Amino acid sequence: MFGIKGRKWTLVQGFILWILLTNFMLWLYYYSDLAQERTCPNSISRLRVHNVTLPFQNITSNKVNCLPKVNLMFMKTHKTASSTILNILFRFGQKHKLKFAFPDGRNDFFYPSPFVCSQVKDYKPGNCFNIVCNHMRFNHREVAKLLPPDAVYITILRDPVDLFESSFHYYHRAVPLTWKIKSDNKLGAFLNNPDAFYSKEAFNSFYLKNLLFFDFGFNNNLAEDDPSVHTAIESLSKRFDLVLLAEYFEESLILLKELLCWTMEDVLYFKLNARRSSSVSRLTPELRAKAQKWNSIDWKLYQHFNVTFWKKVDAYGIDRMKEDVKEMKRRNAEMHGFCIEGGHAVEAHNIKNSHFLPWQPVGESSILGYNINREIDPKFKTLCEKMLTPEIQYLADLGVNLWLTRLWGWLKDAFMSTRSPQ
Ligand SMILES: *[C@@H]1O[C@H](CO)[C@@H](O)[C@H](O)[C@H]1NC(C)=O
Ligand SMILES: *[C@@H]1O[C@H](CO)[C@@H](O)[C@H](O)[C@H]1NC(C)=O
Ligand SMILES: CC(=O)N[C@H]1CO[C@H](CO)[C@@H](O)[C@@H]1O
Repeated sequence: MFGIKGRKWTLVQGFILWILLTNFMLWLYYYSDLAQERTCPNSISRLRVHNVTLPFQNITSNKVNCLPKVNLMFMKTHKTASSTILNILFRFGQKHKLKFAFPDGRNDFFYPSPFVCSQVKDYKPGNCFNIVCNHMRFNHREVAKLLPPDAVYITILRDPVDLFESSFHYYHRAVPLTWKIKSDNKLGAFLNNPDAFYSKEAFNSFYLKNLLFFDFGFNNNLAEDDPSVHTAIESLSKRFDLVLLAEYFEESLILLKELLCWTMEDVLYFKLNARRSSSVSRLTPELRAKAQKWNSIDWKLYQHFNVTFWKKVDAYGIDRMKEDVKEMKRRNAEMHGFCIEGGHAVEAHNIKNSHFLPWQPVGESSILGYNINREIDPKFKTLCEKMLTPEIQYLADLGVNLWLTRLWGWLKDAFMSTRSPQ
């Protein structure tokens, strides 16, 4: 009898011990997972905020007691005016000595490979940054390791039809299947029979279908009504604090300035990386409809964020927005006058100083740039220079080594340039 009781007792003891142990292990696992997810404490960012708030204290803001936000993730999408946003972020980060997570050797994080922290220059686990903003294929789990949890996530979208036109223009030479299109109107030929020139397995094919969805890390070849499309859009909706729209660029920047508690000067801009208008294909309504259907996931994504965008504008105040956009346009025009020779953009071959010459697509030079005024009020000289510096040159100024990008640029110009229409 006693023996059996004793055996039962040790069984119970063993059971309790086992429960305690598994709980402890679970707790350890959970804790280490948390520690891994949250490598950057908010306190680090607060320290930085204190450091950078000093210059702001006199600047009037619409909100009482708002501190400028300095931790942010900008998901740089392709062909969406995102280079202009990048210039704004570079200027802000440089002015306030913020820490950027930059790529190494090139200007993107090994796009189109999904982002991982090890692509960050000199990255060691536990490193924390203020700003992540170079091209990447979005991967939230990895990005989150670099930033404090209070980081603001922003991105920019553009009407997928215009985005497709632009992406086709810029990248079709890099997608081998399009090489067999014989027509002069390659874009039209493609849209009239996309399946003949597109294969989801083909090299670089993502540039030609639902590029936005691909940039955000999802499968760009899903059917439009696939339930995971809806789930993906919902997850982006939760993840991003603000989604800008290229079509409403000023309104977007005003919302950004409000969200980040920055000043008007911080978000002034010159349109960078704009294309010569003669190189933009005018699509017939029929082809536009085809482009929309071909990029139906991106269209769904855009529709979703177009709605949330206008809700934000409503909340901001329609009249207040109108006033602020007017003021921003006025200040931008003023900066054009101060900084830019002739006050407008010029063709690449007319840019005198190569520091201001933007990167050109393979086989042509259709991207416009600016000449800086010879005589600038010293008060504005630095701001003018920074506002006019294209992405690649600005990255170099910020200390990024770009040997791969430069090598590619040299090969491109040496072997692939056709004489550009002058
Ligand atoms: C900042 O504000 C203080 C007092 O509020 C004022 O004395 C000072 O002149 C202001 N500085 C600037 C640059 O406006
Ligand atoms: C975006 O929303 C605005 C306001 O509701 C609407 O006027 C516009 O047509 C929409 N754009 C697209 C491309 O759906
Ligand atoms: C520029 C500046 O104010 N730097 C300060 C940032 O904060 C640290 C720690 O509080 C100071 O040591 C720096 O002087």
